[in-house]
Formats: sequence, structure tokens, C-alpha cells
Amino acid sequence: MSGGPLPPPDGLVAGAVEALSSARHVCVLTGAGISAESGIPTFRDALTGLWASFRPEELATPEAFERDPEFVWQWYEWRRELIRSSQPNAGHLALVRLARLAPSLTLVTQNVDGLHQRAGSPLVLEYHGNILRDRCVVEQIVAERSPGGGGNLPRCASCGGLLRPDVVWFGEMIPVEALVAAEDAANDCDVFLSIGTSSLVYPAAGLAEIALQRGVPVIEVNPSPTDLTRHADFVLRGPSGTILPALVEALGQGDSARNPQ
Ligand code: BJW
Repeated sequence: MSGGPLPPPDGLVAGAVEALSSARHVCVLTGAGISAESGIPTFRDALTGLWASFRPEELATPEAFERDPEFVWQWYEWRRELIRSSQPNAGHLALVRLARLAPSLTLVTQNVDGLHQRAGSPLVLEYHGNILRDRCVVEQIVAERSPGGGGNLPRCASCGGLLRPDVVWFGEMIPVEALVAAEDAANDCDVFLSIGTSSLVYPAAGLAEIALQRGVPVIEVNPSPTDLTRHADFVLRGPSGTILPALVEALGQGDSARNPQ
């Protein structure tokens, strides 16, 4: 978790604060970048260590799992351990506070790490599932592991079928509840906040496009340019663990001034 004094709001932050302060409904989309400061590598910046020479498009697919489930499971077990030993950072915590300040906020995450929930965000739409859950490939339901296992591969306790991580791979459908609720939020919000995502993977990246088409202010928080950057109304350049606390702090100060006790 990052500490220390926050930088003063600059002009862009002030504009973003103004947009947020008058918003009735804020839609937030997060990506791997928000968890980078928790020590979880992003997908397209770097796959570190043992996995440095593999691309997500080669590992996060049903075809890769069919070809070599043991190899894919090794990647997921490595990431599970990393996630279990990590903590939410200042960016995750700032979003908990933002949800208290905004009249209504929908938090959509592409992340599978559960760090928003651990930070205290009450309602999180998990667009790409959750890495810490197992799903039975036969029954297609979240399942418990059979204690006996099956060689090196985990098996379903109820039917003995092969288990896989409960995540969404390329070419697979987004869970329908999250898909519909996120699209509804993008269609209803009056500010859209895109945080720590390369905006390359669809349909998640299409949510900001819905907001742009509606003429709703779009704020991007990212240290690097993305495909969304040139369309966004406010681009807050920097790590979300620094930018989001500053943004929410400035919003909270304005809120106190508007609503003195
Ligand atoms: C910081 C930071 C700091 C660094 N602070 N920021 C339309 C056009 C073209 C293709 C398609 C399309 N529609 C669908 C597709 C196909 C495909 C797709 O999008 N392909 C693209 C590669 C082009 N989409 C799908 O297949 C999706 N399903 C689907 O569409 O179903 C319908 C259908 C079915 C069948 C046929 C046809 C249609 C499913 C997508 C599933 C994605 N799954 C993954 C893996 C999840 C499981 C796992 O974790 O293992 O999800 S892939 C990976 O990418 C993961 C992420 O959620 C996702 C997005 O990545 P994200 O979060 O943006 O991370 P990065 O690494 O890309 O970016 C990090 C960013 O953080 C960078 O910008 C940094 O600068 C920044 N950053 N430090 C803030 N400190």
C-alpha cells in the first residue's frame, strides 16, 4: 500500500473532479494495471520469470487447455499463489471511497484476482471470472476439488470431471449477468472511468466506446497511452495507486465544501 503525501490536483485532475462531482452514476472499468502495485504482473507489459516467453493469447485459451492442461494449470497455480500473497493497494482502496462519495457507482473489473472485494468494494462485476475458483468442465459449474485428485490434474469432487480455473478465456462468452449489468451501466452512467487497462480486449473495451458514443465524459487513468487515450476527455497519466487517491481526496474535499456538517 502506498503512503506519503499526495500531489496537489492539477488542471486535468480538477476537470475530472468536476465531472465526477456532478455525476449521478459513475461506471468504473478496471484492468490489470490497478493490481500492478500489488505486485501482480499485467498481461501485456510483461509476463515475468518462468512465463516471460509466453503470451496470454497462447495460454488463456480453451485450445491451450485442451492441448496441455497440466501446463496451463501450472501457470494458473503460480498466479494463484502470487495473488493469495498480495494485498489490495491504494488504488483499490480509493475506489471503495469513491463508491461512498458517488450517488451510484458500478465497478466492472476485468481482473480475476478478487482484490477489489478484499479492499472492501461491495458489488463487483467480474467480467472475466475469478482465478481462485475452480469450474468443472463437465457440469460447467463452480466446483469443489476431489481430495484424491487425479494425477497432476484437479478433479471435481461430485462427478470426477476435470477442473479448470473459473475464468474467461479468449473465444469464450462473458458471464451473462456481468455482461448485461456492465452494458446497462455504460448506457446509464454520466461519467466513465477507465483504469489500468490497455483497452485492447473486447467486449470490455467496448464499454468505454458506449460511453463515448453517448457523449459522456470519459476519464482514463494509466501511466502509458492506450487505444482509448485519444478519445478520452481527461487522461490522468500515472500509476493508479497515486492518481486515484489524489482524485478521490480532491472529490471528498469538494464534497465537504458543498455539504458542510
Ligand atoms: C497501470 C499501471 C499502474 C501498468 N496503474 N495502470 C472485437 C474486435 C476484435 C476482437 C474481438 C472483438 N470482440 C471479441 C474479440 C475476441 C477477443 C479479443 O478481444 N481479442 C483481442 C486480443 C483483440 N475477445 C474474446 O474472445 C472475449 N470473448 C468474446 O468476445 O466472446 C464472444 C465471442 C465468443 C466466441 C466467438 C466470438 C465472440 C473474451 C476475452 C477474455 C479475456 N481473457 C483474459 C484472461 C482472463 C483469465 C486470466 O487472467 O488468465 O483477460 S486475457 C487478459 O486480457 C485478461 C484481462 O482481463 C484482459 C485485458 O487486459 P488488461 O486488463 O487491459 O491488461 P493489459 O496487460 O493489457 O494492460 C495493462 C494496462 O495497465 C496497460 O495499459 C498499462 O499501461 C497499465 N498499467 N501499470 C495503472 N500502476
